[in-house]
Amino acid sequence: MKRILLLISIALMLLPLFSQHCGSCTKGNTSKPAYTAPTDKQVIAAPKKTHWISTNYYITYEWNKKPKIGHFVLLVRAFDKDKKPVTNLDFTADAYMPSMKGAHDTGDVKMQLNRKNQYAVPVHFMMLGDWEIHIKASLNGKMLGSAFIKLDI
Ligand SMILES: [Cu+2]
Repeated sequence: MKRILLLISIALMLLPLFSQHCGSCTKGNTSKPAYTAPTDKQVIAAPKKTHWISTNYYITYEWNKKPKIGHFVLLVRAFDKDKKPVTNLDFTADAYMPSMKGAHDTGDVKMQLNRKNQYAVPVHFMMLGDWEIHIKASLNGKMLGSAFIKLDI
């Protein structure tokens, strides 16, 4: 009886290892974080398109160059209701591959305001495929809203 219980508990411990199917992931990566796809409303339609992050602020984005494999810079501009540029917000960007969540997520990286009033962050695309950037905006330490950029490189 004791032996059966032991076998069952070993089987239960091993079960999660077999439920992880990720052909191209790093071997031994069993801690894949949960991924929830953003809704269409949360995704910024295209570069230079207006996207409201809260009732009072909207953003636009562009890349320094058309992204492919390599290092690129994501640039975000923020505006208020009167279409005036604002520079008192804080932005972070988290870049990851939705199909390989946890494999090369950058985590929330603070975007730096440059002289052109753009919030900038370097992004390294090391693999072809679908990528997502989750941008989070805050004001005086309080979360305002977030948006997603989707791209296929
Ligand atoms: Cu990947």
